Amino acid sequence: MAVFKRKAPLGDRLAALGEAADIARPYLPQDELARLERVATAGAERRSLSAEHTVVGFFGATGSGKTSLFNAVVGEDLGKAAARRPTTSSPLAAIWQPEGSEQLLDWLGVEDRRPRQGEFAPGAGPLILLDLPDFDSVELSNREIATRLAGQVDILVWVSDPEKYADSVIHDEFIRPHAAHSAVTLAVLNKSDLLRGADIDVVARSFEQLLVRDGLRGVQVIPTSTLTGAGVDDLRAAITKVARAHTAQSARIEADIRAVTGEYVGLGRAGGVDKQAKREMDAALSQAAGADRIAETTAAAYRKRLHERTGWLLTSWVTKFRPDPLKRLGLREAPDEIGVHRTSMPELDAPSKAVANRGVRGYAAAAAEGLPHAWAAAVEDRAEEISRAVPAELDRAVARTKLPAEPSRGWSALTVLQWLALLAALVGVLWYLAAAFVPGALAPIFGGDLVPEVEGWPVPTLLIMAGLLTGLLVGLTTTVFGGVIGAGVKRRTRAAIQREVAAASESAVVDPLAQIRGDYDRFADHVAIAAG
Ligand SMILES: Nc1nc2c(ncn2[C@@H]2O[C@H](COP(=O)(O)OP(=O)(O)OP(=O)(O)O)[C@@H](O)[C@H]2O)c(=O)[nH]1
Ligand SMILES: [Mg+2]
Repeated sequence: MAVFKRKAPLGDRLAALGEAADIARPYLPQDELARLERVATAGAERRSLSAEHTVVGFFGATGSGKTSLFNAVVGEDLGKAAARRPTTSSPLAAIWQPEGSEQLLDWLGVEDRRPRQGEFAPGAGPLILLDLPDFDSVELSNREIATRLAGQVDILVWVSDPEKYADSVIHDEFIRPHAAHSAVTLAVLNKSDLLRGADIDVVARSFEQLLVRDGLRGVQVIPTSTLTGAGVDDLRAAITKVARAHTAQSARIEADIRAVTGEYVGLGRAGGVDKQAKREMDAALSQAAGADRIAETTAAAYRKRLHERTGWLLTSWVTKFRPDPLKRLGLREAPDEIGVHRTSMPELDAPSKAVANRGVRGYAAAAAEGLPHAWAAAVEDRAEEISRAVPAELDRAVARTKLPAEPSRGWSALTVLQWLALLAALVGVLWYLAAAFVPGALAPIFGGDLVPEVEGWPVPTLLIMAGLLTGLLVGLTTTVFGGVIGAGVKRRTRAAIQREVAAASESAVVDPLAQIRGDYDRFADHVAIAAG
């Protein structure tokens, strides 16, 4: 079963367009934003004003005969047509069935209002016909009035003549921006009396071709002459036909929406960023943070401490005089719980900074993927800013990492054993010394045999040997263990730093860039609603 998506009501579409503009404010160039806002505002305003009246405006180059044509359609010389240019400098309105049109005319900014008797044409409904200043005027205010009203009227009538109909400036600057408005556009080739009969059609077709090139499809060119009156009835009939449908007002607004949303529609949402990109960035950032060196140093600190505690006491005391590798690196091993402290490590060196920058930039490229230019540029700018803060973020991430340099308490049993072993050896030595120099002191304990033997071995010798051997063996064993466990410490430290770095990059890089992507997606959603 086919699913038909219904268009939202026009009011909702305009509201969605306004919201899209709000979302896009930090991203889109000023003029593009202004276009969106203008359509959203003008559409909503027009809808709040008289829906009965159809507003028709005559637009064209100076001297094309807008005023003469206006007078001809009205049937009375209301406006001043003249050979001196430009002539019309403020809008003039002929109003059929004027009741309820005041606010609409206020909004249009038309002061000169001429109410007419009766209907414009049977079935056309209330109608306002506007004679306007030239839109290619040397007078800036004329241009402004014509341009503003081109954005406000319901039906646009382009009035040209055999001399100017192909003028590229007129097409490029004035007609093409209204390419979406075919349904509410009429075109007039005035001064047709200047052409020979057979040429009128040729020039009219040529004008039509140019309009098609502008993007206006199905717009018929009506040849007129205010001198002979030819074609004036055709023009009146064409206006009546559009007005009679009573859809010009909303068709115009829809055309405006199409015109400003056209370039965004169909681009689709950006969605999430490729997961691999984050992994690659984190690998680069961990490298830049010195994860390997810190892991190696933590393992070295672990080995040193284990040796201090469980190593052979005759040699291990020497290690105590060597500085702790972690302290030498400027690292505190207790994690910074609040997450604001810095380590005392020196700032990242230039190569590390370059690695970190490359990591962030690589991620930013992935985060910009699928975004239109303005948003992609915003991602790039933000990434640039983030890059500057990254060295400090990495340092804080390292400060937050718990470094497992401390051997577990279980090892202290071996510390006791080492001391006992040393004590045994010491007792053996003292025994011999006492036997040699103060035998009287031993006599009360051992009687005649001051140095008893076991299996032919003197006991003090056994004590000395056992003490020394035990110490040496325990020392050797824990050195081997220290090496194995140290490798684990290194692995765990590296993983812990990677975890902290990944968390830091999530909040410092991923989140802010995701916000831009999210903004774009919301923009795309609203544009899609507006476009219908
Ligand atoms: N031959 C000929 N001349 C015309 C025709 N319509 C207007 N004119 C003349 O063209 C000149 C300009 O006419 P306007 O009606 O003032 O032209 P406009 O477009 O209102 O000019 P602006 O108000 O300056 O923008 C006048 O001298 C008119 O007499 C026509 O159909 N044929
Ligand atoms: Mg005029």
